[in-house]
Amino acid sequence: MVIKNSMSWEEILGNIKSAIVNLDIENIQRLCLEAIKAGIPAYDIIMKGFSKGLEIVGENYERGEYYLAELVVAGETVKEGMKVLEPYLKGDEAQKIGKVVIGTVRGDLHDIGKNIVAILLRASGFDVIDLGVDVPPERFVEAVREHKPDIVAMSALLTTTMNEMENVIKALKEAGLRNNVKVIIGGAPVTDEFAKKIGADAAAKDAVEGVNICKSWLYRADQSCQAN
Ligand code: B12
Repeated sequence: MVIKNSMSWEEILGNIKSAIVNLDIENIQRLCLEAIKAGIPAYDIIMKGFSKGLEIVGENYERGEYYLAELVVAGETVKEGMKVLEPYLKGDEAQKIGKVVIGTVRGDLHDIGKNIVAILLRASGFDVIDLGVDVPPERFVEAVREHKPDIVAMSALLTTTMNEMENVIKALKEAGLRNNVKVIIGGAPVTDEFAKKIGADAAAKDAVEGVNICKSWLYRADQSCQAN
C-alpha cells in the first residue's frame, strides 16, 4: 500500500477553496501556510483558492442557500488568509515607477478585489493611495488634487454602483483634472464597452491584467523605462 504523505497543489488549493465555501475562518491561515510551504505562488492561492471559493459562495447566495451573514464571513475568511499571503506578494518597493489613487466607488463595500489590485500594484513598484470603500466622487477629486497620481483606479462589484464610476470621471472633468490622469476600472460587472461608454481609459478583467495596463501606460510615458 502506498502511503501518500504529501498533497498535490490541486488538493491543497481545493482545500482552500472548500474552506472559503465552508466559511472555515479557524483553519484558513493554516491552510494558506501549508500552500506557501508547498511552493504555491501566493497569487495562485488567491485566484485558484479564494476566488474560486468566493464564486461558489456567490452562487449559493443567488440560490438562497447563503444569506448576507455568510457573505460577510466569507469576506472575513479571505481577509484572514490574506494576512498570511500578503508578505509573499510584496515586490521591490524601493524603486517607485508611478502613483495610483484607488478606491471602491460610492455605495459599494466590496474591497477584496480592490485590495488585491492595490497589493499587486505596490509589489510592482507603484506608490498606492488607497481611499477604501464607499468613496464619493469628491473624495477621488480631492485625492487627485492632493497626491497628483498618474492613474485613478476604481472598483465596483455591483451593477447598481458601477454607474458611480461615470460620476467620478465627470467630477474629474469638472475639476479640470481628467487629462492629468489615466483612468482604469475593474470589478466583476465591468466591461471594455462600459469603460468606453463612460470615458475610462481601460477596464481590466483581473488584477494582473490591470497592473500590466498600468505598467504599460507608465513605460510609454517614460521612454527610459522601456529599456527595463
Ligand atoms: C464577499 C462578498 C460580499 C462581502 C464583501 C466583503 C468585502 N470586504 O469585500 C459583503 C458581505 C460586504 C457583500 C455585500 C453585498 N453583496 Co456581495 N459578494 C461577495 C462575493 C461572494 C465575493 C466578492 C469577491 O470578493 N470576489 C473575489 C474578488 C477577488 O474578485 P473581484 O472583486 O471581482 O476582483 C477581481 C477582479 O474583478 C479585479 N478587480 C476588482 N476591482 C478592480 C479594480 C481595478 C482598478 C482593477 C484593475 C481590477 C479590479 O481584480 C480582482 C482580482 O483579480 C460576491 C460573489 C462573487 N463571486 O463575486 C458577492 C456579490 C458581488 N455581492 C452581491 C450582492 C447582491 C451584495 C449585497 C447587495 C447583498 C445584500 N443583500 O446586502 C451587499 C452589497 C453591499 C454593498 N453596499 O456593497 C452580488 C452582486 C450582484 C450584482 N450583479 O450586482 C454578488 C455577485 C453575489 C451574487 N452572485 O449575487 N458581498
